[in-house]
Amino acid sequence: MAFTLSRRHLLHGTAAVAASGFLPRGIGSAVAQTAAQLSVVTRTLDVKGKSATVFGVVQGNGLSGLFLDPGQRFTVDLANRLTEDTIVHWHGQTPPVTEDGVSITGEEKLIAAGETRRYDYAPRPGTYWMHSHQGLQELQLLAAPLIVRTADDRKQDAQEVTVMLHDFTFKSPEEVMKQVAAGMPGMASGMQMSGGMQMPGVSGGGMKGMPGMSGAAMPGMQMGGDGKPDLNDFDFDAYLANDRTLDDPMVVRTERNGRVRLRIINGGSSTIFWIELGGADGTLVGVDGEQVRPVRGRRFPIAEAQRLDIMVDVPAGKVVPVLAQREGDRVRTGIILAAPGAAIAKIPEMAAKASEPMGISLEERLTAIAPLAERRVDREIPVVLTGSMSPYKWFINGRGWEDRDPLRVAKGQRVVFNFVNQTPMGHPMHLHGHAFQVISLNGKALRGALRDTVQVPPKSSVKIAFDADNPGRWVMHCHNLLHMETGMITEVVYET
Ligand SMILES: [Cu+2]
Repeated sequence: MAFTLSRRHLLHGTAAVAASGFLPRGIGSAVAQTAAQLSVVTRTLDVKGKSATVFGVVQGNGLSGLFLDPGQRFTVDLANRLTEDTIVHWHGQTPPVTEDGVSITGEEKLIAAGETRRYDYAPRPGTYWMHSHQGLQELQLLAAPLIVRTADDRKQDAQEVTVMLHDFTFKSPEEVMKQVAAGMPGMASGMQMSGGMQMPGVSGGGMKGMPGMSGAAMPGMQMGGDGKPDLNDFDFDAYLANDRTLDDPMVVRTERNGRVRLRIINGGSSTIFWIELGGADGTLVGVDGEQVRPVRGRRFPIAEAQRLDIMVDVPAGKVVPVLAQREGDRVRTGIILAAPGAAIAKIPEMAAKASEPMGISLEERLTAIAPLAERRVDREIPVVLTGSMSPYKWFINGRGWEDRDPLRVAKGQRVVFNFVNQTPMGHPMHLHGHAFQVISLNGKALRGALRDTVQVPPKSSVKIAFDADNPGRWVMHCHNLLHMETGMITEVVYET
């Protein structure tokens, strides 16, 4: 069924062009020496016919996030236009620690309501993003793209399309935390329940004392020691791609012979997605802003905070959807790439079957184009991930944030973190201020991707290596916001 463009679509069509990075010169980004103006704001979204007030980071023209051209410096005046404190982290970037956008280490102060703060550093090129690092503001979508283009991107002559994924709930962050603490992943909306995946073992421990929950489809329930992974902590009300659900998706008309560079950002606070192109093949060329040897494929997993750069060709007269299906579930979101004149059919929000857990199937195929230099490892540090759904608490090396045992490094060292995940849930681990290389998966060495966030699957081990070249106190944490909030966060401290 083709649908005609409503006025709303036309309006969003303009936004689509802007979000894709096609702006008239001088609008999307600051010219040299002039600071870009970014504001943290509240904004109103229409989600499944209901109005929702969320946060955002926008330019003066309303465009979400920041798009820098090759060679441009990250020079930003960030204004807090909320009525509460905030701070915005430039995820994956490697600025001096005082500009990382984190207050809890004491390296920087919160930005008070009404305050404007200048940030000024040399950015890392690639697909990055920005998000609040204050409280649970990220659950209220305080996030936006941060794209730093290279001269090489330009040469490829591909149409740049940025896709920001979110998990969205009408509940307040406090209600979300209360619900996960009570062992209830969030059944209220029922959206994921309609014929959702059948989870074996659902009658196990996590079900006790929960009236009205008889069996069927319960993503996120504790599997009670039967060896099955826990896939989702919380059932959100909607999953968004560029702020829209799949029943009313963004449509991007293709140009330039249909060659598209997708910059996909998982801004979900507690959701892993599988990216799929409606059966078409894509070529993965970058993860977390760093180039990898091209990987051809149909389905690519993306954990919280990770990014995927995927090249895709949209044939003349055709449509290629960019779908993001929730891990362990049938529900999905997405946008539509459509060649000029192509009719657009509606895509069901529910896939035919639930997606599988994210393991190492992609990670083990990735090879960095620009790996770390070969050298001796100076320090290897175990990072043991523990915790449970009930009580809902998560730890690094047996400790939460308040009684953390900092991971100590010294400037100039080659450092290895050995993540050992003892839990039945995957943890996307993020180190601030450094790019690291994945060097081992479950004991098998590899020259893997450079990243800033690596998924450590349930009952698995992952080793990463990095050069301690950016002194300060940096946080290192699970990027499932609900896990970070309940303890899975520590700091990396440079010894002096
Ligand atoms: Cu986690």
